[in-house]
Amino acid sequence: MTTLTALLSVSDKTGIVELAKELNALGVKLLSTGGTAKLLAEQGLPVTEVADHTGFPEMLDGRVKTLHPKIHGGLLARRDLPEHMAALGEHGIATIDILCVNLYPFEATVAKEGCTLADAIENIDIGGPAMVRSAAKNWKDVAVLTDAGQYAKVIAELKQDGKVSLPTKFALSVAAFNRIAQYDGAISDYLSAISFDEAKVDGTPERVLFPAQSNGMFVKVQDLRYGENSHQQAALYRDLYPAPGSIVTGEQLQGKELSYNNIADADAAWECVKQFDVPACVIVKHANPCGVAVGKDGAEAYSKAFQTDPTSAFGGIIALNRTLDKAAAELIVKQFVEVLMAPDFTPEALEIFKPKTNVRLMKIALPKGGNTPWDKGQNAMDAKRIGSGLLLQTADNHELQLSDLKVVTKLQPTEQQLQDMLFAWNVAKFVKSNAIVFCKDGMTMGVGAGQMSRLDSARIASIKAEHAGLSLKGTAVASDAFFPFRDGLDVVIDHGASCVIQPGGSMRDQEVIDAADERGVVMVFSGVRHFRH
Ligand code: 93A
Repeated sequence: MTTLTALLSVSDKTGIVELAKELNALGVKLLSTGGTAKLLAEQGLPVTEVADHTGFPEMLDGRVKTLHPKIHGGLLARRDLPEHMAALGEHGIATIDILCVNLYPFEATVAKEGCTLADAIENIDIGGPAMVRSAAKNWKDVAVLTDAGQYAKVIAELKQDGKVSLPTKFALSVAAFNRIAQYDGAISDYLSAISFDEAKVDGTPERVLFPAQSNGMFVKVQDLRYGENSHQQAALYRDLYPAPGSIVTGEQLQGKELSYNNIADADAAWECVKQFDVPACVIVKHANPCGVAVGKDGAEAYSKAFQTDPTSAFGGIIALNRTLDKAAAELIVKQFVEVLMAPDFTPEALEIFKPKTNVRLMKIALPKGGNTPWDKGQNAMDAKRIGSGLLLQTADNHELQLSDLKVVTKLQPTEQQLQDMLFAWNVAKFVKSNAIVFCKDGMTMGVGAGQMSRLDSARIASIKAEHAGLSLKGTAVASDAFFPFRDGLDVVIDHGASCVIQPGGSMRDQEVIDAADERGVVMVFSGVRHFRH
């Protein structure tokens, strides 16, 4: 076997000594850049510094280390072309067969608070990506490693066959180009999202919300079996740096693989439940909450949420914002559930669900808390695909405070009514428009979702409560947008509503307020709308 040469140049040194030891034991010649070479030499490994190999010192504070024909010629020469091999011979260039590179930590650097533009620029790797591209282009002849997770397989193949197989080299090349695209995307995203200010050239730049250009840094999590329907293909991607408390940070503890619709519904349930400070439960079906409640503990919150609409809750997606304990598990296990989410599960609860092998249990940490959307586990931005385009907006993270409410009727709300209206409002925010939500005592009593007319949503919410055997007498109603006419209001009052929260802002607000006064109910304006399409 001809002697192979490997060039190792890594910023993240995890696993590199072990890799180098294995390569050395296999008789592979080691070439390396300054820091990496030093580490390997300290371990007693025979290693040649790139500078000695090229006869050219590292210069410009390391900005030029490997940018040399002896390196790129050795990586790019096609071994099957005699002219290429002759050119190498003519210039005294040796082939490089294995390249192991990971790049300057650009992404981690810019993620740090207070990162200056100068820090970011210094962490743009030039020589590393250049070598990775050379090796990945010449994939038939060079195995390119860009992730420590790849080391073991390459060593195993070398041990068994004395070479790395073509399929593996192709896969490594694809992974290498993916990594470079991701890296360049991170650089381009970062630079596009800062405003240039001459005074701050070396300082911490300000971020702009809507960059002129964005590559949208997403990282693939997994392929999904199919999309919304079985003839559609699908995959899950997450943000490069997902916020703690968001659905993509969840860990599946048991159950069947999550489907596209499971994930979409689980997200809707989780986003809704995590807004509550007290124990809460949200049951979602087809992207809408069909039961939401708060209680003294998870078990009580769940049983109240379930009562709203037991029919729809069948096969539902359930989220709790408290550790799932034995009492809650014993109740939930009685119903058919697709996905069950909680910040944690007690061993007893896990035991109860163990025989239900299809039920997907998801453990998701709650947001760490704070003032920024990221701290709250929320997206700052929201995106919607349209024909050949994309609509972007800041996310609907508005949180209503009691002090924002404006009472518009003669009748004033009681403390209990205020609490019920606020709860109804917080639920309506997560119901598809047009949304009408009846609530009482921290529990949804009827949910009307996704209708083209507010009147129909009001009717549906009332009918659903009737079917569930719930009395709407004395309930609070939230409407996600204003009542354009009094008709919708009349429907909810006919069914028992005693107070209504809505944004206000209609041309006919006065007609609607008069109707509320005439019928003796309380009405408050929130001043904000929560369309959700
Ligand atoms: O500054 S560079 O862009 N110029 C180069 O020529 C170069 N060659 C390798 N960065 C360069 N590298 C990077 O150095 C590698 O991608 C790797 O991240 C790092 C390893 O340096 P050291 O072995 O000195 O720790």
